[in-house]
Amino acid sequence: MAVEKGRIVLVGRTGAGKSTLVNMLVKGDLTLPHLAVMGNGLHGTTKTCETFVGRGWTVIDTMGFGEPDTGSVSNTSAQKLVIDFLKNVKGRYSHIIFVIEKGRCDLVTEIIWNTFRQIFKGGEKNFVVLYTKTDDEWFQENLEEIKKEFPDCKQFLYVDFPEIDPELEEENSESRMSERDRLESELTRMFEGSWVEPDIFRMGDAEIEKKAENILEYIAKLIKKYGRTALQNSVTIFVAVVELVNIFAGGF
Ligand SMILES: Nc1nc2c(ncn2[C@@H]2O[C@H](COP(=O)(O)OP(=O)(O)OP(=O)(O)O)[C@@H](O)[C@H]2O)c(=O)[nH]1
Ligand SMILES: [Mg+2]
Repeated sequence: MAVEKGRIVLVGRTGAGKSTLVNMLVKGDLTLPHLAVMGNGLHGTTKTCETFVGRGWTVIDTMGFGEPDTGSVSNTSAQKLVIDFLKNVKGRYSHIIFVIEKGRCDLVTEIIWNTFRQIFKGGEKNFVVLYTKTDDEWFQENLEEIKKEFPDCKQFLYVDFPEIDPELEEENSESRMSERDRLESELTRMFEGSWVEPDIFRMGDAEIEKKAENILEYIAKLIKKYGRTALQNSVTIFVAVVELVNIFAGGF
């Protein structure tokens, strides 16, 4: 059995590259069949939280936030969605990772980041912001700016795991492997042996339900603060935002 390297939860916007990270860490490459289904980045691909174990890692993949769902969501199903999510991500972690695609730092990302902070309150010490689809040059150039965007996070990483393209595979497969090894050694170096238990870890069902309610209220408040511009991107965090605003904040 492989030595235990860590237990990671991945959260972020649709298409950020969470399931790609699962495949690289748990399976080790992007050859078919994938362990975690990867999408085209436009619509939510991963629909539920799922745990993958392999190569020493345990990784919890979650559904992407931020793209619209079809249909409307009732008050009870909004609650249920968040309650289920919290129950699924409730755990002890070596790394709590916010996955973000390079250049996608906008209002929607900000709302999702703030929601992430609420969900994993108490686990801040092991927060990591991980940029995907980028390289060292971009990362170094933007690091100061990035640190300002995420003031309560102390650890930042980047990776580039391009999907399989038969014409570029000779070069890409090698660079993917070295990216994977670099990522793994940085992850290992970061929080060796220091795991965290976010507040939700100890919560029973009743407390989780209360927390879900608080999170929905919090999101509704943020949306209200940011106003309609956020909505123009058809924002959905957990559920249709319009619904949320109506449910908790009495509309615009
Ligand atoms: N070039 C490049 N492409 C990437 C990288 N990570 C992911 N992609 C591509 O981005 C798209 C979306 O990747 P996924 O891993 O499915 O993203 P996700 O975050 O799991 O998306 P949801 O399940 O919808 O939340 C796919 O086409 C991936 O091949 C990366 O580091 N570099
Ligand atoms: Mg996914």
